[in-house]
Amino acid sequence: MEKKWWHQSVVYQIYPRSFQDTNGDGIGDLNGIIQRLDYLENLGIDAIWLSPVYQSPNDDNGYDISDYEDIMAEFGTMADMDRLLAEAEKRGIKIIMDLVVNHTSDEHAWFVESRKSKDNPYRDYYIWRDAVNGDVPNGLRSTFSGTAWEFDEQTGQYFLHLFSKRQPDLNWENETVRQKVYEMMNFWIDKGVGGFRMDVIDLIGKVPDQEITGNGPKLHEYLQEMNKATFGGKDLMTVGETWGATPEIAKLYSNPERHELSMVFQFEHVGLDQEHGEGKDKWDLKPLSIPELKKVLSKWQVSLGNEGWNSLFWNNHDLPRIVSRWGNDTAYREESAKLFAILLHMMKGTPYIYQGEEIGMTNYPISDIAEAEDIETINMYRERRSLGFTNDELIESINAKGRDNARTPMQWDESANGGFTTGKPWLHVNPNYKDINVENNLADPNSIFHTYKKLIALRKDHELVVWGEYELLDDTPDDVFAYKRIFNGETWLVVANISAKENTITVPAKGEKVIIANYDMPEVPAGDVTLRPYEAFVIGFGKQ
Ligand code: TEU
Ligand code: CA
Repeated sequence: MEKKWWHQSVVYQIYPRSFQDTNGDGIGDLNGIIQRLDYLENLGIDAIWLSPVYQSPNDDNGYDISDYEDIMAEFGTMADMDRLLAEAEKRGIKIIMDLVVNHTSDEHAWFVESRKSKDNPYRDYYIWRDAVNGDVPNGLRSTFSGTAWEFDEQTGQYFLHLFSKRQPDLNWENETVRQKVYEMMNFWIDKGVGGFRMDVIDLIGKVPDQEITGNGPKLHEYLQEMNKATFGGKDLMTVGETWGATPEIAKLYSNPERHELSMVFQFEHVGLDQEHGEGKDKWDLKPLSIPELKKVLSKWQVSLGNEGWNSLFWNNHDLPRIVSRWGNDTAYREESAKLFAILLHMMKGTPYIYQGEEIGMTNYPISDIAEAEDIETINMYRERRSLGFTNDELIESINAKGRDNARTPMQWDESANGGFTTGKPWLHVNPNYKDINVENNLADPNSIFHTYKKLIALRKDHELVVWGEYELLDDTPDDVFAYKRIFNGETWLVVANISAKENTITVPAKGEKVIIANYDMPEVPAGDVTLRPYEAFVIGFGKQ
């Protein structure tokens, strides 16, 4: 495979609203990101995936865009954006823009026109249908609860929205829509961005009348067309958000010979702690099985081969915090946060760190639905209450899975509001900011931050981490996730005990050295090794 910069990179995701406020309005802003670039340079990341900063009425915190070529007033101005690009470049950091083109905001000029009349030139930019027997056109549902069809009085037709009713779906079958999107992408490419993260890109090939949403028949045709019209031939990174991807599907997107995307986010492991089946979704909780986690992640590690590339992540702005979700955020917070870092960053693929993950930030439990900000959470609560679910069971689901968990403000130091704002934060700050913050992580050489920093440096210094073969050790106890990376006569053994209980494994030979560990490890472990709670380490064998 031709080597590209993004094969060897680590990406850091910023959710701007919650990162750093500089003007006291309680909302993070572009100047706040600029102010923290030195921190990110110190961590060692290569690129920032910036969640949307475009003009938006914020029905879904920026994922509802009303102008793709302007900046949300709360975040700053286009001049601030240009400065962010320049300041990041000075530090060798690329900016990956969030491309949200499955839908726009209902306040986008295209939709404002589209809804005016059936013969408006913009009508066909969106997906309009007549009622069927006086009701919605068909059974398509919105990810944010309820039907995906909204009736518009003005013209007496329904429009499609796979997310909120203020996020009408664009009609990708319309050639003009596609050209407008490509023009907009080129506007940002000309500004010098490093690439795009493509929001729910697997939905753009939908066939609404057949109730096909993900992986539609023309999806890959559109992506090849987009590649040619925009980033193809330029040294940019692209990552598609694809909830429905299997390894075979991931290859369709990311096989370099097909000229589509660099890589995709697959979500198979993300669904392991939920019930599946008719009417079930992420809110229907089920405990994680570690053997299944090993199976799924190992499958993805080995099956792409040279026909694709993995994205590695535990967290993003839609998911609960990993240390609270599958780790232990009380007695073993530090150990388990470091364990998940080591486990993921030693795998093959491009790792993504979500803001605050590098200091072990935790979920924020609520006790009342009035504390929720997120539209997905609020709509789900309303719908399920009317279906007879109890308040208590829904609050439990929200605390386990709600998106606000990831969105509480970044915890910088022990000053008021964790140093995020001098004003009133838009969303509650986790009160544990006095213990969990960047300042004390920087001061402690054994902190979670320093584990991440070291892992990033290891990837830079060792081709094995980037290119080595992956091999799961399958004769370990259920809760022990152990694998090898093999490259040019060198082998690294990665061991992670995902449990608060001890487990024993056998390390057959004596390695040369401990590469990284989350407990003190003066000797290189060999023979029968008792693993402590959430212990993780990497041992190097062969030439170092
Ligand atoms: O997410 C797609 C998506 O399907 C999520 O809403 C997901 O189902 C849910 O949050 C799982 O927890 C993308 C963005 O990442 C998300 O923030 C947006 O709300 C959504 O698209 C619409 O743009
Ligand atoms: Ca602000």
